[in-house]
Amino acid sequence: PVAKPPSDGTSRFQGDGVRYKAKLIGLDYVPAAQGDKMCFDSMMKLKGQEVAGRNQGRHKQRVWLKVSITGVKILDERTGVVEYDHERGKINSLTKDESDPRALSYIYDHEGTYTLFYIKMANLADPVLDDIKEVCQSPVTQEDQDIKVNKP
Ligand code: I3P
Repeated sequence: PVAKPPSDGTSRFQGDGVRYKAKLIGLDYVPAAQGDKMCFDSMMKLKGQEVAGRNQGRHKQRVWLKVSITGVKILDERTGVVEYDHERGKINSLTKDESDPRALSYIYDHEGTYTLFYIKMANLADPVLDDIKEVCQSPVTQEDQDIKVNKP
């Protein structure tokens, strides 16, 4: 069930939203927005690349994950630059990594091209999965509608 916002209309997802420390394991171009096996295979492939990278002394990029009413943003931890701005309506296949309690993935639909983002949280992934689910499921408000209409 979607949590009701407080009666003053504010929620912790307003404005900048909620920020989590994470690392980007990797991203992968996939053929569709959905498919359990496709997501699993993609995550395994990226995990393999992560291990190969580590064996060569490479580190995953450190990022901030920001979950807000507009969706999910991924920022470089050091520079604070927003590298990805994912609209909540285009986030698909949010997946818990059954092999790693700190990892999650989702597929972003950008004009019919699909990219799987595989992310490792500094802490447990469960609360983050819940937050992303809540934001993606929350009904579109009049304010959101206005924003959409006013977009060039
Ligand atoms: C590190 C260790 C960390 C890992 C880090 C590795 O290896 O596996 O758990 O961070 O990844 O380098 P080592 O123990 O040999 O130092 P995560 O748990 O966040 O994956 P990174 O180098 O990609 O940050």
